[in-house]
Formats: sequence, structure tokens, C-alpha cells
Amino acid sequence: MLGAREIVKVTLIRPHYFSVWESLALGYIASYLKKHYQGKLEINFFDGFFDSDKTIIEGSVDSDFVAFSCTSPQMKHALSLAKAIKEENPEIYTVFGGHHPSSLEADTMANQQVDIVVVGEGETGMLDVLNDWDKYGKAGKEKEFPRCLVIPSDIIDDLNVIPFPDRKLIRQDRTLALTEKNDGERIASVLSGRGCPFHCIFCTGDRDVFGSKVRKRTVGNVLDEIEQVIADWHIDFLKFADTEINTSTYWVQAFCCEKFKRKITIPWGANIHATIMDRTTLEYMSEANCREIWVGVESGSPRILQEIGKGVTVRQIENVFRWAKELGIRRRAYFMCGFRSETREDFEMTLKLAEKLDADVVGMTIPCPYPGTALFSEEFKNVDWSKADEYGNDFWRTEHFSSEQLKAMQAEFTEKFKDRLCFRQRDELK
Ligand code: B12
Repeated sequence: MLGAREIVKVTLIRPHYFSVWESLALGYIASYLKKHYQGKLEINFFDGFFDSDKTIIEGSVDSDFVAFSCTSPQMKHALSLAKAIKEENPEIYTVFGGHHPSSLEADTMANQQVDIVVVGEGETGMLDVLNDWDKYGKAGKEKEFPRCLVIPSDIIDDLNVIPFPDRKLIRQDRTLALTEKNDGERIASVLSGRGCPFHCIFCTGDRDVFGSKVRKRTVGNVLDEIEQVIADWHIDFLKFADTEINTSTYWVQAFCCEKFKRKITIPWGANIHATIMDRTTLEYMSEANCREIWVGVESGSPRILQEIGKGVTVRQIENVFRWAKELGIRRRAYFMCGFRSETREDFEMTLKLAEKLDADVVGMTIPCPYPGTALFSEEFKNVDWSKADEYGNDFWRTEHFSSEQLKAMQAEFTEKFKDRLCFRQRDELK
């Protein structure tokens, strides 16, 4: 198919998973390719949450490359779509990227319907795929562009050089309609940086392929995008997709000052890490109309916080919640129960801390050993990730608790805080 026509057709697919967040990953990859690929390019996008398999398959079959963005729970759907698309057109190259393929590249590659795996941040890797094809594939040297290729992507140090995500392509309109329906507000997300300096055992964030090295866009660059998103999409609320926005309090303060100076009044929310937070920074945030902070508290037990590599103390958590309350910022707290050596006593400490923090919204999840995290091991290799996540899975157990006991502890927590549950758990109670 390729080489037969001038235009390279790439279809980007986000497989099925419920998400009110737009696919920034594919938005970034699309805009990067549009800017840097020298040849003629046509890019399409489908989202398995909104589009039926039939629509996706029919829209993909005349592509040259079909590329999937996958967290672990999305892999099964991605593989089934890839199989169906290849049955219709065996000449298509399938590309798999995102956290799951990057964590289990050899296993992903072992699937017949997978031709190429891009490991890590996908912008440069995906561009390499197209450039290599131009160089070898199109020239008929197909052996030098084999199926079965793992391409390591470069970490881009200066994030300002990446163009803003292509929100029209990733159908921002559809996620906005969803947030409007669910929350009564038009909500969009922006990413201010990449990489995470922490090493929590339940997250893949510290893997080198995703850059444990923290990189921040400049404040001006982030605000330029925010202004554009407000103008183009008329949003009511802005959320940051960063693992935590405050890898530098200096950056946060500068952002707040500049947002204020530019008279950008939109309310916003972000994940923050309690270790790197002080009252002054929260005051800046409050002045800049920060409406909510989301904090991964995880546990009230200092011993467990240490075991999971959280890098935070209970005192730091308590301070942040107290200061934010004083400043009128809403506080969402995420807790977890069921780490390896956790005892009933540790869990009681979590319950006590949850009461003391008095957060506006709470969630309680059980560890899920996703590939790429330190919790993952060979014993979880055959798990059906489409049926398992941290809200509930049937296989995670600890030294002291069975899977059923952990679920009972989770239910104990959700019952106790049923007046303030996060929407995922509120829905589960219905
Ligand atoms: C913000 C966030 C969310 C947001 C959604 C963000 C969004 N826009 O969809 C919310 C809260 C909804 C969420 C939900 C979930 N998340 Co989440 N999330 C994150 C977080 C903190 C940042 C992700 C992000 O936006 N990064 C910025 C973008 C630009 O980067 P990216 O998505 O990684 O994409 C880059 C590369 O992965 C790669 N890439 C991605 N797709 C593709 C495709 C191709 C073809 C190529 C070449 C490259 C490529 O290139 C991209 C650009 O550089 C990460 C943690 C982390 N440290 O990264 C976890 C993380 C990605 N989430 C994770 C998980 C498991 C989930 C959930 C399953 C949790 C749940 N039970 O609900 C869901 C799944 C949602 C989904 N649609 O798949 C895991 C994935 C682990 C794994 N092995 O799959 C992570 C790594 C956290 C962890 N526990 O380790 N998440």
C-alpha cells in the first residue's frame, strides 16, 4: 500500500476505557508529526470510548500505519482491533505505544498483530518510524524496515519545542460534552511538565524511558496554551494532567503570578505532592484561583509511607490539608490499603488520618501491580488487565490479608466516608 501513493496515512487510536480526559498523548504525537514530518501526511483519530469497533476498523483499513496508545487495561481492546484491521488489510503496519507496551516490549511484540513498539515518550519515536519508512520501506528495501521493531524514543529535554496538542484531532469537543453532562462544566486538561522525581512502588512514573528526569515547560508557554484553549473551547475549569504540578514551588509561584498578571481568571486544579509544598505557595495558588488540589495521601502509617517509597511524612500531609482549608481550596485525598506488610493497625492509622484531614472528596483503592511498576512480577504476567484495576481486582493479596479481606477494608472506608466519595466510587455504591 505504501509507496503506491504520496500521502502517508496514519490512524491514531485510543482503545476503550472510560475517561473524561482528552488523549493529550495522541494530541502531542499528532502535532509533532505534523510539524516535523517532511512528507505529505494524513492523520485520523478514533477513541474506543466514543467510536464503535466497526467505525474504527472501517476508518482504519486504508491506512499505512495504525498506532495504538495503551495503558494496561486498554491492551486487550487494542490487540483485538489490530487483529481485525490486519485481517481486512494485511499490509498495514501496526504501532503500539504508551505505558504498557513500553513496560513489556518483548511480550507486546510477541503478538502477531503487532509490528512495531515505540518505547517511551512517543513524539520522536513515531517520527523515526515514518522517516525510516521513507528511507527504506518506500525504496523497496523492506528488509531494512522489518515488521517486529522496537524503537526507543528520545526524551525531549526542552518541552517548549513540542507544539501544543492537536485538540481538534483528538476531539476535545467530545470530552467537553461529557464533562458538561457529568459535572455541569466544560473541563479540559493541560500538561505543564513531564517526569517524576519520586519512586512510588505502584507507579511507572520513575522508569527511565519516561524520564525520571523532571522537565517543565516555561510558565509563558503553558499560559499561551491555556489562553488558546479558553479561546477555542470556552472551558469553565482547567485541570493539570501532571503527576504533580509542584516539582518546583518556584515554578508554581511564577505560574500563579503570571496567570494573575495576564488576567486569566479560569479556576483550576492539580495533583500536588505534599512533600514539596509550603503555605506561601498555596497562598499564591489561591490568589490565582486554584479551586482544588488532589493529593495522593495513600496511608496514615509512616512505616507504610516509607515502604511504598512515597517520600512524604504524615505531618507534611496534615499541614497541606490544613493550609488549603484555611485558604478555601477544595481538597481531594486519595488513599490506598493493602501494601505488602500492611497490618490492621496501619489501616486504622489511615482511617484516623482520613478523619483528621477532613478532605472534601476521598477515594480508596487497592494496589494494582501494573506492568512497569515495582509491584509487578512474573506471577502477574497473564492477568487480564481489562478486568483489573486499583478500584478492584481479584488477585492482589498481602502478607496479612486476602483479596476478599482487602475489598472488605476498602468497603469499610467507602462506607465511613460515603458522603464524600470520588465519582468512581460513588457510582460503584449505586
Ligand atoms: C494523568 C493520568 C491519568 C488521567 C488521564 C490522562 C489522559 N489524558 O488520558 C486519568 C486520571 C484519567 C488516568 C486514568 C488512568 N490511568 Co493514568 N496516569 C496519568 C499520569 C499521572 C500522567 C499521564 C499523562 O497524561 N502523561 C502525559 C502524556 C503526554 O504522556 P503519556 O500519556 O505517557 O504519553 C506519552 C507516552 O506514553 C507515549 N505514548 C502514549 N501513547 C502512545 C501511542 C503511540 C502510538 C506512541 C508511539 C507513543 C505513545 O508518547 C506520549 C507522548 O510523549 C500517569 C503517570 C505518569 N507518570 O505518566 C498515569 C498512568 C499513565 N496511568 C495509569 C493507569 C493504570 C491509569 C488507569 C487504568 C487507572 C484507572 N484504573 O482508572 C486509567 C486509564 C485511563 C486511560 N484512558 O487509559 C498508569 C499506567 C500503567 C500501565 N502499565 O498501564 C500510569 C503510568 C500510572 C501508574 N499507576 O503507574 N490517568
